[in-house]
Amino acid sequence: MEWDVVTRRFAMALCAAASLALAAAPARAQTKWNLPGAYPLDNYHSENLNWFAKEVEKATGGQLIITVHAGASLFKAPEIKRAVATGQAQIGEVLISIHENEDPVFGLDAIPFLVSGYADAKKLWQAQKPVIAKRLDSQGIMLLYAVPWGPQGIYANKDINTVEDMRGLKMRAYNVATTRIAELVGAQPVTVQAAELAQALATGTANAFMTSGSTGYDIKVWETISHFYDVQAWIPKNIVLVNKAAFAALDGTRQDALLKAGEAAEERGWKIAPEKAKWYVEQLKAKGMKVQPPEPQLRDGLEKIGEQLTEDWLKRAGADGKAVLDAYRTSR
Ligand code: PCA
Repeated sequence: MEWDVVTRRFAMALCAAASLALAAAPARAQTKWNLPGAYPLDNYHSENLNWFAKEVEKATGGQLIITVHAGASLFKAPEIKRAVATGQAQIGEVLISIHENEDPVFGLDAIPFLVSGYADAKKLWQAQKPVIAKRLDSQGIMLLYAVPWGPQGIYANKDINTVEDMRGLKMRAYNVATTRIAELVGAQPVTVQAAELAQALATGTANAFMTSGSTGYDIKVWETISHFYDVQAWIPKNIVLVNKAAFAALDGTRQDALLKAGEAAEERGWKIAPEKAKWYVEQLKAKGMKVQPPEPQLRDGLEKIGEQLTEDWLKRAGADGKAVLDAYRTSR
């Protein structure tokens, strides 16, 4: 009996000491980050971001919460990179080629026919990655991971059998390369980001464009556009960026969780992209669009444009750019 009481008292004292110690320890505050993205919530890029955020939450036991703001709801597509650089957002997703004006290496994945398929796209990414990471690092940004879009095709409201058939069209552009392509085919380029594309088509600001099956699907393109040519001209990428200071402020556990989830999300994204690309094109067909491969003449014309763009790009990108392109070409 006596001993029971002693033991119980001792246990209670221990408990009290432990709770005091807990109260005295600095509370491990929950960290909350915002992740602006520019594409719809049900696009696989945004879905992958949400998957990534959940992985981080799980791995940190809820200590790092990342809220994804899809559909350009927090920042417009071209503003996201600066928001991350300045710390207005701790993390964000951007279409890297939007920023080609800043550095040609950002735009290499938007040159027609440099890659053919996802294996090539990955090799191109391996070649671009160190240069892009270094450039971003100098801007206060850490590169986390990249995920590809679907191969880019042509949307129009008439038959496009040759590049000449694109003359005079009002072509929506989303970066330097798509603007240049429109110019080279004698179309009128108009820069519109994906979030405003449906409206641009509805109002007639644009009546043709090049993008993936996924962006077509996202905007219900069949409501205004009848033809899709599955040209598979290039495979652009989104990249996920982290503000370096925000990353440095995380403890080791959270940093680790973020890096590991980033790696897993990258792997997952490259796996999903080709599966989804196929599915999206099937959906366009199912919605009644005329979906077809390009005529050989159309492909030839676009290939010539690709060569021109590569030449122009090399002039702008100089020796560093040439080294990236050479590294890619030898890795194929
Ligand atoms: N969709 C985005 C970029 C590339 C893509 O497939 C867009 O059209 O803006």
